[in-house]
Amino acid sequence: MFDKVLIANRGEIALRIHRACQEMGISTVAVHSTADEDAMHVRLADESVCIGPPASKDSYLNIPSIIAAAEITGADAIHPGYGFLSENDKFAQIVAEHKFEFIGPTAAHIRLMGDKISAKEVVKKLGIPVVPGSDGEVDDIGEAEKIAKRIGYPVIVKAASGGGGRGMQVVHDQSELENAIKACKKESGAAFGDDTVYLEKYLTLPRHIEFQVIADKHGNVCHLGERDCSLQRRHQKILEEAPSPALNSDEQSRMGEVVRKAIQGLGYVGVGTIEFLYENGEFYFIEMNTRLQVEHPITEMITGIDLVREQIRVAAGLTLSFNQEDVKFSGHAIECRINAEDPFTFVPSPGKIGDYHTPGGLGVRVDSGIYSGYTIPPYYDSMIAKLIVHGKTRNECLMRLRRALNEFVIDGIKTTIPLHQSLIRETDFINGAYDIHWLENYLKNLAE
Ligand code: MV4
Repeated sequence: MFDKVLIANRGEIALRIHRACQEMGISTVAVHSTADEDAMHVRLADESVCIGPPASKDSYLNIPSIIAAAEITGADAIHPGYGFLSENDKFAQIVAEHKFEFIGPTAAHIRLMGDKISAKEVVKKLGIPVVPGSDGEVDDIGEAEKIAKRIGYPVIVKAASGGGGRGMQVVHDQSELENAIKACKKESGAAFGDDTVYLEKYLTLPRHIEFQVIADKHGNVCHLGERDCSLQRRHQKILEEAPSPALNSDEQSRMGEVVRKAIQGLGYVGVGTIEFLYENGEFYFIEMNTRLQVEHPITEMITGIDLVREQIRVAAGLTLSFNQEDVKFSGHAIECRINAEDPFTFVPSPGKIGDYHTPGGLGVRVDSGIYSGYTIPPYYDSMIAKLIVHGKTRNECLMRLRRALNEFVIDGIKTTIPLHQSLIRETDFINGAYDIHWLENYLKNLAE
């Protein structure tokens, strides 16, 4: 096992990784920008290294600084967390070349899944259902028109290097197709330096359901069930739940097994998430994430498995500490992302925290690096805390979440707590009757 892990991240996830390391007897190195000198992950880590000025490109994305910090401190491994360098195949490669263990998949697997066309092609071959569409790139307008006619309108034009909602164009009929392809190519060429695009049938009212997997270096793969992440605003998840209120346990285990087999066939190692759109009882693969995700705690709450601990174990070459038959799903979990933002306009609200009181009690977990007197810097993502609640049933979970949100005090700044308080009182939410467009419509109606 590793003696020392460098955590190449900040905020709540840096703390989450530190906690797992500490419980495994591993010492930690925090890296931080000059804006994060007072951050909790820096205070709690065994050592810390300042790696640059506030701007992410000069600090948390500064590969030479991070490698230097690992060398100076004698770390064995680097955990990238989520965001920042976590899905950068070049970073994974450089980490490996410097003889540090990258706590994540190989650079080749990151690259494969980073290209949405190759990702789709490979998982389809491994038996995962994909959205009907073009076989790879579309370049020629005439060809695109034929494909669109065959799959039927509406269609969506997506960037091969896109993902997370960037570089997409919905096309309702043939008259819009040429312009949409041109616009998508222009946008993705500018944003990613790659103007490759492809076509898919546009699903109008799907849910976003993703399966968690974990694989070791010995060919063992387990799925840990699904999360429903349909409640999003501008491709930012707001609240996630596990299991999905839309699936029964037969659908869960059937799809989980399809995913498990495919990931095994891929020779993948580490934690991963396979994202699907789910509509009319059918799953359609869209993307795979090759990192630990923000919403991983809801999976931990329903399985009792420490995903970060297992992630570190498999990176160190140990086998998974459980097999698929050991994975027992219990109860229901919901995560609310709490952002330093106006709860209804979403305008960022950085600044100094006044009074701070977190909810507690059975089944309540708060993952956060903030504290009373801490000043939230304006340079980074606005998510400052995650409230994760577990209950024996979805209803128990909802009642507990309502109670926990009411207890939460974060003074001095605006937060999205009031949004969650109103959201979870909505009949559609209580009934689990929502799709990927529900939240945006709800917010639009509130504004009117
Ligand atoms: C789609 C889609 C409908 N049909 N693909 C958005 C982010 C990226 N991960 C994929 N996305 C979508 N792909 C087809 N063929 C609708 C979306 C989409 C979406 C997906 C998940 C969660 C929220 C969303 C909000 C708008 C659009």
